[in-house]
Amino acid sequence: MASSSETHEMTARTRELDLLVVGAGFGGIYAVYRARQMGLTVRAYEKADGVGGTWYYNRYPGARCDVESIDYSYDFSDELQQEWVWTEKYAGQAEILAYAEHVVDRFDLGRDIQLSTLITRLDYDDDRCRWNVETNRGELILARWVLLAPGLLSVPKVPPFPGLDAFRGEWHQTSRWPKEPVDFEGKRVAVIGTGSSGIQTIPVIASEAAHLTVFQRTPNFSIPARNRPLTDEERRRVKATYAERRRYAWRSGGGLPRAPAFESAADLEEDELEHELQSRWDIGGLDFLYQIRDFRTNLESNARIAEFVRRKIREVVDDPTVAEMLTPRGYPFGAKRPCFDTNYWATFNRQNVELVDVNASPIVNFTEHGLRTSDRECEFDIIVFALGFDAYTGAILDIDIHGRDGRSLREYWADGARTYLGASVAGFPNLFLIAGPGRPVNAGLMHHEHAVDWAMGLIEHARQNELVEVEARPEAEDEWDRRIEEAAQLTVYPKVKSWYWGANIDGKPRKFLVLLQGFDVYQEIARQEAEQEYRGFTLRTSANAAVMAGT
Ligand code: N01
Repeated sequence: MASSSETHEMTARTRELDLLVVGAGFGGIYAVYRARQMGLTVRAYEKADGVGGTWYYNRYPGARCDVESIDYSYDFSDELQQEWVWTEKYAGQAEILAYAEHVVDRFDLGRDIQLSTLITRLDYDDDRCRWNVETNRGELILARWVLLAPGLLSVPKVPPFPGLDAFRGEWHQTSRWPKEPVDFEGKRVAVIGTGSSGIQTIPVIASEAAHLTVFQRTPNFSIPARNRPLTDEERRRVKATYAERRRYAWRSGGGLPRAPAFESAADLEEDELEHELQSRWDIGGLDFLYQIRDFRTNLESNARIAEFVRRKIREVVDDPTVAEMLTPRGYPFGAKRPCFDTNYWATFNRQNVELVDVNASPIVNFTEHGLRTSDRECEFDIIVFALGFDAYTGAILDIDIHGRDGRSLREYWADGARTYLGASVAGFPNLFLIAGPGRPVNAGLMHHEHAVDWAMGLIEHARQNELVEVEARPEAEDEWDRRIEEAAQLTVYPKVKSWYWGANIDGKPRKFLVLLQGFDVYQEIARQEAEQEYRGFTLRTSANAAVMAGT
């Protein structure tokens, strides 16, 4: 690797910034707002030709957020939350994208966001304590601070099936959906994958296509979303009490204004539990998920909830063989992220829908006209892949990042991602991660706001104390790693392969990527870290002089 300071000479195409932001999804947008507020020179670089991140790319039919729209929105501006009008309980992709675009316009952030630009490489210049950043357009940016916000679910899993090139029909990935509508009318369609994306899109495609074949590998637990329009009265009530609602969310474990009704399913008699579960099932969505506190830690509680959901599948699906194929077994409810659907199970009662279990009939290869499984040849006009993402680390490692002494992040994370607080990596000074590995489960925009605010707090601390470098300590990372692992082992999450472990991507190291201690706990740890003057970091006033005691 060439030394960054040698190769990166100033040219007409060189720009200098206080803060460079990678990505203009909800994290990046807010980072631009905050940095500007602090008087930093800032620019966000976004590879897409529009802002919105996840909501720019995931335009598939049926794409909808499963956090209520009134909570899946920024808290930083009361004017914004008072002005914006959400039309549905769970907003669809188009409305959320329109919201992201509105925020950018309303706060005039667009002039500091550069679209259609991929950040390809970051090199830390040890001597000048700054990052040298390259784009795919041949630009060079010199930045004191870098904030990575490229998305935690933004790199699609590549379809691993042989022969895809031979297929002469159309194929699409849910997470790279074209802007022009895909016409399913009269078409023979396949959907491969039954995670949250597949489960949302299958009912919509089934209602348009001539025939739909769903290829399922693992049946999923799903809860009816029961989406509906919001009434004027609901909107008025929320707006009158937004501040209180947000305060509650900030103090909660999930980052949402919800508290479980019961500590444990074991506290309820059979008929009481049935009544409670049914009443929340009727409301749908997160209300069902957040009913019993210990469902992620107590296998007995979990089993009772799982059985309730399994029974619901049998009640809805007419054909008992299909119902059994759709029934999740052998792993606990919530160990994979539960899905939220609109008419998912009922879709399998339609005459034009067929379910194929790829464990019994594995996909062998694609052909000119469709695909071949171990026992049949199927013809399709359109194939939709809903295969998931290289979560948490995929988008970060897509950038060739070299820290102190040229250390490569790809090599440093070869056995799994390591961070301190999910915010910083040892050997990579002045670099912040916003929604990467090592943070609590992300339930939306307040998580991004917290991550950005905390990073900005450290930048402000550096400014006030004339620090040129802040860098996580390796011992702090070790401790954080242990915390993540121990917290995961107390839950049901390790009992199934999932993207929380990197287990959905061949060759990815198996390491738990999320802190399962709640947003409230995380905030308290992060607050103490700042209060104790960032003792998990080495702080330097010049490239060689650490100012922290003991360094
Ligand atoms: O991806 P997934 P997703 N052959 O990884 C299957 C968020 N999200 O995009 O389970 C056959 O969950 C795979 O099977 P298996 C949300 O956090 C939110 O659906 O690995 N099948 C699985 O069925 C969510 O959790 C919203 O056995 C293969 C599917 O593909 C996350 O994004 C909406 C296969 C992938 O499911 C990811 O969801 C959408 C193969 N080779 C997404 N490889 C909302 O807010 C994979 N699969 C509502």
